This record gives sequence, C-alpha cells and structure tokens, in this order.
Amino acid sequence: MSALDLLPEAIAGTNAEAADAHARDLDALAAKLERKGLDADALKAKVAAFTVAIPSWGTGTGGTRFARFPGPGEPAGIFDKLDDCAAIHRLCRATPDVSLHFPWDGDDPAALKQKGDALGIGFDAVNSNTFQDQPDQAHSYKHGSLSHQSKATRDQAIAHNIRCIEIGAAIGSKALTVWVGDGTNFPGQQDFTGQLDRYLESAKAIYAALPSDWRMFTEHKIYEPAFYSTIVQDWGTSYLIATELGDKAQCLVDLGHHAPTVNVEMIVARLAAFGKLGGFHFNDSKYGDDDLDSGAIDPYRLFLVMNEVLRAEAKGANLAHMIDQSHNVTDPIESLIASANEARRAYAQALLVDQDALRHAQESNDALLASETLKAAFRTDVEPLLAEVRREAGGALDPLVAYRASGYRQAVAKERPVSSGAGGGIV
Ligand SMILES: [Mn+2]
Repeated sequence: MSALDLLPEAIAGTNAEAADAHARDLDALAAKLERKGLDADALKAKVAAFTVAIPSWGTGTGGTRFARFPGPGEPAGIFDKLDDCAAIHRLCRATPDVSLHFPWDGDDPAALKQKGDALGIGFDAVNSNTFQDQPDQAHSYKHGSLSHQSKATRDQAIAHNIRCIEIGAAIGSKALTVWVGDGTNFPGQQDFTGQLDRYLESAKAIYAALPSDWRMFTEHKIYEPAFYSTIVQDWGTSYLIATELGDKAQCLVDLGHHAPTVNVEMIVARLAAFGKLGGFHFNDSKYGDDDLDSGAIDPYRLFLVMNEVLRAEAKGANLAHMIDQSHNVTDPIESLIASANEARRAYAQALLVDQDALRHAQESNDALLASETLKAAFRTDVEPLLAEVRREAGGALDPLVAYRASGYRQAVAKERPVSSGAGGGIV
C-alpha cells in the first residue's frame, strides 16, 4: 500500500466533519457576492482553472548558507518527490503539474513520464542547473556558466540546457526556465559588456534548440550567489535578453528576486504590456530572496500581482504559474499546500475587483476610492469558495487538517532513509 492511499479516507472524514459549517459559510459568501452582482458559480469555474506548478525541489527541506535541518520522511529521489507532489494535488486540487530541475531530477525521461502518468500529474517548465558543479562534469561553474570566459565551459552549460529541453520534450513540458548564478563579487572582476555578450551568444544557442511550440523563460535575480553584480540582475536586462532572443523567449518573474521596496506588480504590468511576461515563481520575502511561503509576509502584494495577472490574461497572455520556495522550518508538503492556496486566494480576490468602479475612480482622479475599490476585494474572505472548489474536485475542505489526519508523513518516514542535515542547503 502506498502512503497516497491514506489520503481519500482522511479527505472524506475531515470533509464530513466540516460539512455543516462549510455549507453555512458558503451560503453567506454566495449571498454577499450576489449582492455585488457576482455569480459564485462563474467565480468557482475561474478559480478552478487557476493552477500552480509544484517545484520538485520544494518537496525537500531547504536550508540557508548556514545549515539544513531535514525532517522525517524526506524524499530520497525524484520518485519520492513526485509522490509528495501528487499528495499535495490530491489534497488541494490546485497543483496538477510539477516543475522539474535537472540534473537533480535524473536523466530518464521515460521513467519520469511513466511515474507522472501513474500519479496523474503533468510537467510544467523544466529548469536547468549551471549554478553548481556535478561530480562528473569536466569544467567548473565556479566563475560562471553561460557567460564563462572559457568557451569549453560555456559549451558544457549550453549542452546541459539542450539536454533539459530534450528531457522536457519527452515528458510533455513546453518551456525551459534559465536562471544562472553568473556574476561577480568584486568591481572590475569582469567586464560587464563582455560578460553579457558571452551570455547572449550562449542563450542564442539554447534558443535555437527550442521546439517550435516551446518557450524559453529568462529569470532575473538582483543578487546571490554573486554579491557585487549579477548578469541577469533585473527585469530590464531580462527583457533585453528575451527581446534579443526572439518571440519564444519571455521573462519569468520570481517575486522574491527584487530589492525589498521594488514595485513588483508594476514590473509585471510592464512586461505584460510588451508581450514578454512568461510566468512566475511565487514565493514571499521580507529582506531579499527569502523564498518564504507565498503570501506569508505580504499577501496584499500577491493580490496586486494577481490583479495584473488577470489583466494580462484578459489580453491573451499565456502565463506559467509556478512556486519556488525553500522550506526551512516547516513540513514542505504543508508549506506547498498553503502556498498553492494563497496563490488561488489572491487570484480569487482579484476576480472580485469592481473594474468599472476602479476605472471610474481613476478617470475622476479619486485616489482614495481607487485604493478602497482594490481593498474591498482584498478584504473579502473567499475561503469558502476556495474550499468548495477543492471539494467539488475531490479535494479537502481543509487540506492541512486532512493531511495531518492522514498520517502521510509518518507513513513515508517509515519507508524513506533518514536524510543528512550536513552542510548548507540549496535555497
Ligand atoms: Mn525562482
């Protein structure tokens, strides 16, 4: 018996216990929405269609530069990770796809596809990794990868990205996300222009290998692991790169990859306006790239981002919604469930914005009313709607309660080897 088999009974049992209270809460919300001229069923359909991909690497405990403290039942490999991703989806019904990271997730597309099919999960964008060395590689990425001074190192990084595309094509992915750690720690360490020239030349070689129905996402990050300069440091450089590469290249916005006060929702709007918004890595931060759970620190910002997402999608944008977090003090499955729910919550709240009232307030320069129009949507407790969407899809009214009741973690802890906490983690 698989630990996944524990979930249906836990979902059914906890749903039965919560059924009466849920029905009353849902009726009250539906009545409130109706008074505002909103149809709960139409909203439910839109919310159900909003899904986020789980990062395979997020199912394990992350860490900081200082230490990693793994919990019981850590996934020992990609198949354990996919089991955990399936558990998350069965509970919250918002995460049908997984985003894989290579070479962490192996090099056997047939086995990945078979496992995904068996679990009923699909695969979103695949991620390449040229920010750390693998035991068998010929050239080190210590001083860069796609922008490295040495052509042999650049070629090795290009070949790895092309292998990621091959694996992705075999498992049904349609996009490659490229994030590199290339950068410098000292002024003068590298020539800014030469570095970007080399990066672009490498990126073009990868772009040329994209299947016709694929996209390539360039992901920017302000700093870390390089602390003086990073080659793709902001959305402007990301936009320039995507523009230089061509129509199949778009920008991926990781919410945590900005300075603390940056207006991320405005960046989203700018990229969308020029057709270069490809997708997201959802997470939250207070200081830097903290990789905290989505909505944990600033749920209002997540809502404002979703408000722009709705505008972009209304104009036909095809956005990849993915999570990218590091879970240091929680059960990763619980954090990923919570984050998927928070992304959906923000999306549902954005759907409630009275767009006519907002436009009228903007046209009449009524700043306060414009702000209050957004706040009115953000203040609405949409949890009963989210719970009903989960229930109708076979999920749990309260996924965290059902997960804990299932004993899934305890069951996998008996089967999986104890994980070492030695060394820092990948964050
Ligand atoms: Mn990311």
